[in-house]
Amino acid sequence: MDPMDRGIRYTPGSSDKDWEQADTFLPASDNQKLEKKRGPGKVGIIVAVVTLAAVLALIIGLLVWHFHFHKDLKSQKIYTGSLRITNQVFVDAYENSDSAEFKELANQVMAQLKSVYSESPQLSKYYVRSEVQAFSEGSVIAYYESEFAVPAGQEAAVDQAVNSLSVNKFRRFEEKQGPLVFDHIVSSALDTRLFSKGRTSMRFTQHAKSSAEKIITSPGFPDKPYAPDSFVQWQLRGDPGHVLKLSFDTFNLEENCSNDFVRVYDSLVAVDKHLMEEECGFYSPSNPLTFISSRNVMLVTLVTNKEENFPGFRARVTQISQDSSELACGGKLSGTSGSFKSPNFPSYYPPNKTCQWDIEVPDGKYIKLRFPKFMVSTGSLNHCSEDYVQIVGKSTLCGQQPANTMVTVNSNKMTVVFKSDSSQVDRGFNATYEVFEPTDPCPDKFQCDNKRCVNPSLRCDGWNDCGDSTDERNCKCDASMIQCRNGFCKPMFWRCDGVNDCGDDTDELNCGCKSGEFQCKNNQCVSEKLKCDGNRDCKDGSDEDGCSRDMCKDSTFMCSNGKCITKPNPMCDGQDDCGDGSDESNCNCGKKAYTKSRIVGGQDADVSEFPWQVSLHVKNTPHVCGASIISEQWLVTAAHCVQDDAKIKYSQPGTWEAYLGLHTQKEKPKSTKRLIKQIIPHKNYNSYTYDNDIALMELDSPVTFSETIRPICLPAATDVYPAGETVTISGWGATREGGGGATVLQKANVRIINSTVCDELMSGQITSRMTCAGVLSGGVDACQGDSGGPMSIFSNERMYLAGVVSWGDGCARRNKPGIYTNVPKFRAWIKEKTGV
Ligand code: 4AZ
Repeated sequence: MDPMDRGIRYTPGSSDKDWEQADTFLPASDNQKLEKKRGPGKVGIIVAVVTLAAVLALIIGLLVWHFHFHKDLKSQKIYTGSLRITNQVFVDAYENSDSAEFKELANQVMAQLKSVYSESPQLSKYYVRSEVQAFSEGSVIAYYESEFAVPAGQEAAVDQAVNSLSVNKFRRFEEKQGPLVFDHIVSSALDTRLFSKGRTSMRFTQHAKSSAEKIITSPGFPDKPYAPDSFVQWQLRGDPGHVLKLSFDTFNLEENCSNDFVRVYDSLVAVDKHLMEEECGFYSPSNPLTFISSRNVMLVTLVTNKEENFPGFRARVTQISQDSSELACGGKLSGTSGSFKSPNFPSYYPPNKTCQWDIEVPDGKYIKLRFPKFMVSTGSLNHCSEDYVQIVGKSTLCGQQPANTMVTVNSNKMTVVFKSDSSQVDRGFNATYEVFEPTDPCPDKFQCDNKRCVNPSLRCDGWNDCGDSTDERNCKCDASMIQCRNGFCKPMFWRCDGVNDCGDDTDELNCGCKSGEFQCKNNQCVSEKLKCDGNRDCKDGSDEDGCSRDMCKDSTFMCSNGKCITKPNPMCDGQDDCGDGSDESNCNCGKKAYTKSRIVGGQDADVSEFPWQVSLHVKNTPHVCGASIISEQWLVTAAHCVQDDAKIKYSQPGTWEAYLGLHTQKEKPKSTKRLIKQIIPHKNYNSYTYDNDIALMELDSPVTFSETIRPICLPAATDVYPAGETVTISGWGATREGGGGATVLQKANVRIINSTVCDELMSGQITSRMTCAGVLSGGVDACQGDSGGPMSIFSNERMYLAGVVSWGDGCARRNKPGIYTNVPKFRAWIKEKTGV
């Protein structure tokens, strides 16, 4: 989804090594002078005494530094943790850190922690203090932080010593260290960003009740953005026997999680081993963001840095009884088909959860299990030991699996176990099962080697529908397909296009044309019958060159009365050149100079067919993104085109130049160029979901409209595009997935796709600010480099900007439409920002 050609920058190469060879050496003659010196005189003695004094001063200085200042080089390390006290009973007063009961128990815990640390030589030396932050039920769980002052180089040893205290087995300290019996100590180093100097820190507590939900908001929400450089914690509690549910209804933070972030913990302290998830950026309300704890406590932290403060968040906190059906999972399943899902799907599953589903289908049948969505955290270890789904006796899955991952068992029984550990949760999975006949696993369908069943009509159609390409093996291809030697079929229009589509080069062999075919100037072969038919069948249009019917070819305008006007730019110049007024009518937005277009899957646009199409370049580099002219001084493009990356400041107006009225990229030097005065990306653009992917660019000076440069009409805010409507996409983007950009502006017609269908096809990633369009059988689509450009719709004799090219799953894949920013949704915003 990145715009093409991003990041092509000079990086210092091997020639830069030359600098290292530029050292200067002492001339050899200096050495000779030294050799000639003779024994010590008076001067020699003075030099020796001074040198000795200097050496002594240096040694004393070093000793003073070592014993006095060296301790300043110690770094502050804070460990947070929780421990269970098994011989105490929780009383309500422990919830209040000002109560005498809290203070008394906290003092005992701190004293006992100190003596635990004193047992370890590594820890006793560097221990500074401990503080108990909260207690919760069970019997009593204490949440604390301990501070150590650790000399440079000792950090790892201290980490290890603290970790070795983290035990899940019983530890009895009562005889030696005090009256409390601890078991289950968990602790880990606190992220240094949370206690950096100058950071304002705040702590809030809330106790959710069954009768009423509690609301937590980032400070200042909704009236002002959150404060810079702050660390805010919300300690959330529920009643015993309950878990907490946290549901964000607004979430709008800075995009970059290393600057501002929210963390949700399954604990009352920020201990990594109970970190459920870290979040930043923007979540739309249609993308539910809810978390469920494993016990009656939860901690939410917000950390912000100095720059860029965003609106923040608001979340509801409710408690759910541990026996509630909302948390139930697993059980016995039967019948010939059914479904199940992870708890809280499609939002985050709780930590420390185990579910087991026992599926039993009628005797003699086998079971096929399918996961439409599968996202199970692999945690830091990156393998299936933390959270996983186990199909007992068959396989274990974790991480992110492709949509519709299948597992089959040759038995009428299947056991599926889902397990989450104490940290790092994810959105989980949904699953469906169905029976199949042992003798006929894919009734009326083609069975792929990976056991998937696909429609027989998808076999040998050039697309990998099975996922393992087995539907494309050993094919007999029909006339519209290239028969590759390796048994694949590929669409005929990929023949002789310079790309090895078959994988064995068959499609690029014998590229001279057969009899009955016409060889285009670009070596493409098209049927002889298509020559001079008025359509540009060769990509370079050479099949229409020199044809007598092409009367207006070299003219710039064809009148409604058929007259060809050779005068440059006759349209809208105040003179009735045609005699029927057609060169002077409708001289405002959305008008093409002349229309010869037809429905095809990607072909050269006619000159001036899309006079609103703009090519955006990072100064002195090739085309990067498209844009559309909406007025003399404003362009619309995609917000993702103007996001900085590590190398290029795409968000800065000075980075860009806009080429207007361009047909082929080769004309760039003589086309109209403008610099950019201002860029306004939509403030709710989300770089993870591509929601609100729209931006405005103001040109440094207005353009004069002409036949080749004119604006596209903006749709009304109320416009909706029904599924099936034809729209036109245009751009200089890649002409195939992973391929290079086009030289001549390309156009293609695609159709609007129903949003519900599209959301299914795109795994739930479609918001109301997106419109889907494409050809579901594949082959026609926008691609890298088309981003920001127009999706134009023809209505009332004009073209309207229905969408902005935004993203997609690859390009032109079957059942993967292109996704466009829904421009009517932003009509008011465009008016507000530009006045247009
Ligand atoms: C892109 O990366 C891009 N197939 C644009 C559109 C599509 C895919 C990728 C849609 O700019």
